[in-house]
Amino acid sequence: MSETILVTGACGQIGSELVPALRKVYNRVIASDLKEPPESLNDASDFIRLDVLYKNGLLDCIRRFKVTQVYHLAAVLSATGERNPEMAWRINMKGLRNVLDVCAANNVRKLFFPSTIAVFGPTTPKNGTPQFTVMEPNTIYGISKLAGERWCHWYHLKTGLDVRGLRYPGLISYKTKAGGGTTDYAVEIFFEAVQHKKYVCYLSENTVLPMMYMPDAIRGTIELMEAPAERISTRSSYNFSGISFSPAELAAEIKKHIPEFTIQYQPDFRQQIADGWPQSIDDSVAQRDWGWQPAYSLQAIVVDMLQNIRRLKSSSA
Ligand code: AKB
Repeated sequence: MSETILVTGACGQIGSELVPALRKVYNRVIASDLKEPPESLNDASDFIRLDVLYKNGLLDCIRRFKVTQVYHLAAVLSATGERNPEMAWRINMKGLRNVLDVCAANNVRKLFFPSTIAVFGPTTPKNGTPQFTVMEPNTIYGISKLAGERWCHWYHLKTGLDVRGLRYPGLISYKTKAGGGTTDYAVEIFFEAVQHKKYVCYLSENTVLPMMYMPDAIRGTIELMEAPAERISTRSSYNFSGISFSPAELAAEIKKHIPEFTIQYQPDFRQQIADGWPQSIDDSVAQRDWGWQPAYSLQAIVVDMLQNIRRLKSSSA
């Protein structure tokens, strides 16, 4: 397909897997980040250093490479955001405004915005959280992403920019470790289970949260972006659901494969963040509009994660 795609924040958990997936579909995908690229992103030499807070750099890149689509992944997540609210607000808000402005003014055809279940808050219905509902987030991450959703909607209304977004749940992957989120335990637990057969969880055992396996998240993201524009009924972000489980349920599933595995619970400040989030998400609008269906169950995720982490461990030994 003749598109030139720019991905910001490409070295993060989503970008590290989305960039290779996009490179299978599109002829040119430029990965960008502030960080040094991992090997998986550097192979096509299409990597540039880019700070989304520096608008002229962004503008120069979009014009120079004639970028037609942007996936704007650069963001600060929930736990890091609570520790550094000022930085989270600046990167999540100013970064997005720069991207929206530059895309709208330079005929970028499509923009992807990653939102989150953190846009909901303690007053939102916790189970089967609907697409349209009460939204009173109580983290800086959630506040900035909710404001971001409204900016996306506003730019679409005012400029016609084809912006599309997803409210990601916690994402589970073995390729790149999560960083700075509240749902990160669901990644860490696998590495600890394989390596040390034990894990100390910073959330309490019955804290149920919406989660998704990365292959589902990557496929859903590309499916949303490829859907015909007339099928997209919401320009803020779609509810996007995989499965829901608690740390105790995940630990029990891991124990089926590693019987000696043990888990302890020592909730920290992230417990309060998790307590304000939904437990399960109703994504019927995404299903109806562009046919979203997740593929991975908890059992399938655990089998795939353990197999791949063991494979990585034995190949690096
Ligand atoms: C986080 O925990 O902050 C993220 C999210 C749910 O958006 N994984």
